[in-house]
Amino acid sequence: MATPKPIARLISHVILDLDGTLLNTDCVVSQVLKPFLVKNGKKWDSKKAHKLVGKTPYEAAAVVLEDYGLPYSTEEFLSMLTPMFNEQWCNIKALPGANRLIKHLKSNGVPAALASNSPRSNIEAKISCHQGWKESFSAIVGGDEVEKGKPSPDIFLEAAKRMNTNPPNCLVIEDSLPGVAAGKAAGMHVIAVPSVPKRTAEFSSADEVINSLLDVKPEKWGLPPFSDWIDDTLPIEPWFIGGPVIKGFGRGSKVLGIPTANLPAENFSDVLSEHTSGVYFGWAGLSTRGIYKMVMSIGWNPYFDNTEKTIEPWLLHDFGEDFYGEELRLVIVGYIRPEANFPSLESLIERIHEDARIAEKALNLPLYAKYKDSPYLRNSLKEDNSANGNQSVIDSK
Ligand code: ADP
Ligand code: RBF
Ligand code: MG
Repeated sequence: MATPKPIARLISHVILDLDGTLLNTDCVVSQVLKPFLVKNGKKWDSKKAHKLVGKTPYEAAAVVLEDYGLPYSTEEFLSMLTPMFNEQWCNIKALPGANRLIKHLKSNGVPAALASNSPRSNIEAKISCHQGWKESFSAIVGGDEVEKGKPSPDIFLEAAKRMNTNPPNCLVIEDSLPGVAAGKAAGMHVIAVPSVPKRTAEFSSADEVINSLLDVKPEKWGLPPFSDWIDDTLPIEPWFIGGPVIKGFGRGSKVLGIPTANLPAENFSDVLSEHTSGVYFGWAGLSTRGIYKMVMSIGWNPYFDNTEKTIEPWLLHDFGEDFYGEELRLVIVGYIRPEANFPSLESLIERIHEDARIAEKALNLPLYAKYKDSPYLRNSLKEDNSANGNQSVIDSK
């Protein structure tokens, strides 16, 4: 699906969608709708959430009314919901890689626009909560500023016009099907970053489908590359998770020769929804044992097509035994790649070993090595161990 070089060189402007692309709006949508539905004697069905993605507020409201059989007109429903949403705009988090991408475009002088089906006033309210965003866009177009919202091309055509450029010079980044359709109808190049997992097959009309904004490769489009990758790794704001090691699918070591000490994903649903699926690395602390290098995948393991999102940390150390039930603490410091499917089990295994080599080497860099001393990892080490100057502590110096 790579775009031929001559076309790629034409690209000079980027147009970004807001909800689901830069902002984790879906989270707030369910936070508002859940209690509202409960009050009306209904139950929120997260499996229906994808139907709202990319719609204008009016269209989304109509879908909810219909799906749940609520006794309101769309206007009535919107007038009840709007104040609830207005209170939430500043609670919407930026998606992984959003700040990085916006800063990158700005610092490299690539003009960028925001083009969203949301009304202009909502866009302004949402981006005002994120430092440096408003100043980074050379144009902002809302759904109420054109005749028809996405999937009509109007919003994107208007954004190009306001940036004084032509559609073939524009690269659109979009998470929704209506958005991708709109971008293609506008005659633009489109990268899809689907916000609903496991539905990537539906995005075949996009020029490229990626898993998250961390995977944008601007050089593929003739734009300046990111310069923050170090030895095949991308440093991220570290995050910390921990808990007892639980039974996984029982095929990590048996089938792959790669044991993964699974953590109970349901305990981390908030952290997990904040981070995209993918292959990460960092440090692992095991109570009574020590601190070890670690490489892991988070997600649905496309090769096995799991229905549950799992956390699969492989500790880069030979233990020679199981440690189910022990407290495992992780600090995740860098990103390697998105999860992928593979043509054979051998190629999956080969790739995971490559990930391990990358993590092993990168964790020696001071930038990543310093997190080995995180108190969070040590808290899990039994107190008497540290008092005795036991192996686990000596190990981690
Ligand atoms: P499961 O499907 O139950 O997770 P695996 O085949 O993935 O089973 O094996 C994982 C288990 O192996 C871990 O829970 C842990 O007890 C043990 N184990 C042994 N060595 C390691 C290691 N280096 N990294 C992760 N887990 C290991
Ligand atoms: N599974 C996949 O289907 N695709 C992947 O790209 C993938 N990458 C992985 C990378 C690492 C570092 C690890 C530890 C696991 C990865 N897995 C991947 C998950 C692997 O399939 C999983 O651990 C087994 O299914 C065991 O449950
Ligand atoms: Mg496992």
